[in-house]
Amino acid sequence: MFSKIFSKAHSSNVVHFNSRYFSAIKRHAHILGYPFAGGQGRQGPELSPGWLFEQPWIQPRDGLTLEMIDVSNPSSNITPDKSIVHGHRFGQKNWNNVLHSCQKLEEATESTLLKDHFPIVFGGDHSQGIGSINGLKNVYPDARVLWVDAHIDANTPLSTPSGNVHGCPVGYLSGLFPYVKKPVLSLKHLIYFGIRSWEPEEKQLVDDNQIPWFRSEDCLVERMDEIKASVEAHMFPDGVKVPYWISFDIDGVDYHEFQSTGTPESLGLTIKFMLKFLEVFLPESVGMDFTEVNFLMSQGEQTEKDKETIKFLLEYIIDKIHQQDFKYNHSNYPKNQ
Ligand SMILES: [Mn+2]
Repeated sequence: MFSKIFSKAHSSNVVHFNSRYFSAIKRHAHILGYPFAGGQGRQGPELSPGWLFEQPWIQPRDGLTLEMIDVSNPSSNITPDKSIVHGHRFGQKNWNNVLHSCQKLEEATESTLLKDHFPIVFGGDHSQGIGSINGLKNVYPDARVLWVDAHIDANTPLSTPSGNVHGCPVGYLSGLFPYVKKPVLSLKHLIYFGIRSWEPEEKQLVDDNQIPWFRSEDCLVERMDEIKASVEAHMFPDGVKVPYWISFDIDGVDYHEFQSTGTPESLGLTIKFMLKFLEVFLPESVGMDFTEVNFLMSQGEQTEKDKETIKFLLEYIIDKIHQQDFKYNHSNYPKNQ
């Protein structure tokens, strides 16, 4: 398809390319603010998108737009939920709110991708993955998911000790526990980075399904070529590449480098590694989650330092999206794969 368009442009000496098929078009980042905290028990994650949207450095401009999702009961993170299933240890707190809000996020993610824009879903807690990745899969059913996190996030109402849905998105997306949506994520199409805290059932799941996971100590900038090669060998065994989605929980980063998050853990990824990771995988991704930022979890100078880190990371991400060649967009993506 490309060669046909380019040969036509050459023969007439006039560049009449259809921008849909032009592989070096400047990409457009669309930030979806998801001010939702009901997937966990702390106040704070619901405030982060509002903070972000007020920052002078993130204001809409050429190639960047912002949209706030209208979630239900953003701060109702301690509401008892009548949908808890009896017989399970705790069930799922706020399930109705989670599901209702994720439905809106799913629609917004899908429509962003259908416009060939790059959604950055800025939460909010990681229950958002249920909405964003369902939206992703409506457009790119075969997309692979890179899950950057301290946690496996594959609990179900049967295994979660807390009942917090932010520890369960992979469990729902992959069909470990039934809910109103069909399973969309094959465990063969998932790789973890930085995990170091889990329930026994989750670790069993990772082992039984041989889901690759990169420990923080192996996530070194100088090993990135090796990491990329093994990601590709696992994700694309037949040699045909398809797009990634990056689900980035900031608690994947080491506590010593970032503290404004609800469940900080030491022995995590470095910011330096994350920059390399984003440089390597963003060009082949169609969108991402950026979750679990909670500035109420830190104080004073640390909060200011963490705000600078978010600014640095987001500006880096937006730059990388804008610099890259347009490897995947909905309009030129082969259908019926
Ligand atoms: Mn998470």
